[in-house]
Amino acid sequence: MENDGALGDRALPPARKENIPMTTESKVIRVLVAKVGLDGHDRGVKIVARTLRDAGMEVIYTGLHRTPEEVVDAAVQEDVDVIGISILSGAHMTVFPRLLKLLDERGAKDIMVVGGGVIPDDEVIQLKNLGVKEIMLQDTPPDSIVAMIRRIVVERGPR
Ligand code: B12
Repeated sequence: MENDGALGDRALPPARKENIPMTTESKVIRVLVAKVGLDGHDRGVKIVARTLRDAGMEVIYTGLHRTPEEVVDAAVQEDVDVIGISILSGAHMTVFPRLLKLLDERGAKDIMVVGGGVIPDDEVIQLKNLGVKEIMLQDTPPDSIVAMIRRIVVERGPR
């Protein structure tokens, strides 16, 4: 048998047959998508959540006005692979460092943090240096977001 599991080829999810990594170790990728603080811009986050769900991932959307603590609590409880923050308020230099610190304190640094929205280019570089895995800004094609999440989960490997 050519595939790597005990199951026959028909049992594999479609993406796996095409050799596109949808899962790690047969586990569906889990993503918590969140809005933090007073930011009420929710068009982008809804597109991201729907796109990832349609791509076969398990997506939890927190809704608006969460605190970093609430996001990290939910991410740990839900055992997600990735936290995706959509932020257009300008508070990104406060929110992302706080999330990374809380994940560290909870011993949950294997949960990766990505972001998108409105963030100046120089601050994208600073945030990546702090540990934000990827940031994708306005006009990013939804397929690129799916591909990025799959790539970082595969690169991280099994937990
Ligand atoms: C529509 C809009 C609104 C709508 C929001 C409606 C809604 N329910 O979302 C309304 C009119 C309510 C509004 C209000 C305000 N707005 Co407004 N708004 C915009 C506008 C014009 C478009 C935003 C949008 O919907 N884009 C379409 C979506 C699909 O794109 P997106 O969110 O960027 O998402 C894409 C990517 O960023 C990425 N992405 C997004 N999230 C994530 C997450 C992850 C994990 C990943 C990987 C990728 C990703 O993928 C998406 C697809 O490509 C922007 C200008 C702009 N160019 O962005 C200003 C803008 C965001 N608003 C702005 C401001 C100032 C305000 C107000 C404060 C204005 C005021 N004084 O009242 C209020 C704040 C309201 C609030 N409570 O937060 C500023 C923010 C400035 C800043 N950050 O420094 C902007 C940038 C306008 C400007 N140039 O000044 N706004």
